Amino acid sequence: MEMVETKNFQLPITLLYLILFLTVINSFNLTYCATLKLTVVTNKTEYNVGETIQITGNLTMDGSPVSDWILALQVNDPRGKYHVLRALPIGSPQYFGVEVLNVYLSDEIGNPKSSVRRGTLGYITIIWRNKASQDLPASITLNLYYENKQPFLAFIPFKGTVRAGSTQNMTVSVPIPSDAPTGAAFVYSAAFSDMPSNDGYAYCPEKSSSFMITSTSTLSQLEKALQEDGAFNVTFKVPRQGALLGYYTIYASTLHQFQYFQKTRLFRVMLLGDVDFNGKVDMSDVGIILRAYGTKKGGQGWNPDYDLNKDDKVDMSDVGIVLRNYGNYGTY
Ligand SMILES: [Ca+2]
Ligand SMILES: [Ca+2]
Repeated sequence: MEMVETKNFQLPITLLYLILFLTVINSFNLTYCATLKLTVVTNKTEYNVGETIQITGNLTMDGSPVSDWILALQVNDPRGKYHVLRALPIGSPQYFGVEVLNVYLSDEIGNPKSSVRRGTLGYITIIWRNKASQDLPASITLNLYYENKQPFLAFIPFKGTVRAGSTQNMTVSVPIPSDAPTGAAFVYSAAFSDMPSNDGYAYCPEKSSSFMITSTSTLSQLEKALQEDGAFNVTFKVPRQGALLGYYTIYASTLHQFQYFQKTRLFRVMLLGDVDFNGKVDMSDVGIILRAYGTKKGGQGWNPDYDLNKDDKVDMSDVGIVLRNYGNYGTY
């Protein structure tokens, strides 16, 4: 009886194997999808001007850090303009597609230069190549930082199709602000499929180089961006004077083993001590705090905006905060 059954079921069993096989593949994929996770956090949610913003995180599979991947990081300012555009290798990722080969300070026809005077136009030359066998859409990013880790320029000098196998270059002008701190500056460039805010990712880790805004000091080391045990740690600074105040948006993304991940985070940049919200910390703020001196939560004349250290009273420590921030300014 059993033998007969076996014979009868020979073909179905083959089919059954196939179905089983497909089911295993399918459930493997499902399990696989569920276990990769991109984590992105900032060390604070509110920063005063002059503070350093720290963004950390990792990509994990089954809770263990993935060692080789590329983080695409975009930060938009409160007006929605690019502030930070980076593509950071975590470990030694493999990559295909469009790759930035070089980025450097140059003259207007692409000859390398080592320094530029502040208050003038500098030029940056970027060279990129499409290593893939098909044409690819690409956005080439440019991000410039002062030596004090303050980003001062971020934009997309090229957005378009890069033909398979081709190498392209571009020289773009970059205004060096007249109030730029003297010393080293850093330039970063990478190729993205599109911006992380448009569901894009980085094709390649960024290339970077340094140049002098004046020639009076020696070049410092490029930020050794990272990356132990699969985590990333990116920092940049907000200027004490001239920052855009309000909410910044972080977009982080990666394409890893054909799976796309994106995370969005907000942080706020505020002007501590600007109690009348006119965009600068000056005598009128000191006057306001002095007039509120001695008020307590629940008592007469209480205004929580004047309690800068949030200890439910306005006293010398609040006056001290205004004095320490005196002269800072920004734009709401
Ligand atoms: Ca003020
Ligand atoms: Ca207080």
